[in-house]
Amino acid sequence: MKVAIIMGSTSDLETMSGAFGILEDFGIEFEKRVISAHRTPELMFEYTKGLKERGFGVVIAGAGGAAHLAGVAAGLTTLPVIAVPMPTKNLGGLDSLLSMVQMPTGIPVATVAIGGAKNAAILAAEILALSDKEIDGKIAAYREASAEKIRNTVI
Ligand code: RP5
Repeated sequence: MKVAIIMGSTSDLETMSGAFGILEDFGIEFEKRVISAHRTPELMFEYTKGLKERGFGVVIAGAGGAAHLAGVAAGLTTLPVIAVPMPTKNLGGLDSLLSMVQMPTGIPVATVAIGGAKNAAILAAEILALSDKEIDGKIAAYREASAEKIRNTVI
């Protein structure tokens, strides 16, 4: 299954690019799109509604400010949605974080740290790994490599 990465603006691209390398390393196919819940609501509806039948298993949504992108996506699909709060100039990303993490009961969004696109990708991989042994093995190897780095660190 594939991962859909959506972001509210091209200004989110640099932060969201943290997810690309991780998914590539795990051999997971992904699609990236700029879609805004408030600037292109019709596109948001059309794109998100079509994800399941196009073979996507997880959605990663990055947005900033009054960040409703992930919540709207979660309302439009029953695929798991992972939110990446963008760092922002005025409030340091706390605005994005609270907008994403405080979803009302019934429509969950899994929110990672401010700017946490890499973790969003790892979490997406873990979800797909539930039904894909190959991805599961790659995540285990990734974990082992990061543990090995710590074990080999001499200070
Ligand atoms: C949000 O507004 C986007 O996700 C972005 O983080 C923020 C600012 O967008 P731009 O003004 O840079 O297009 O919708």
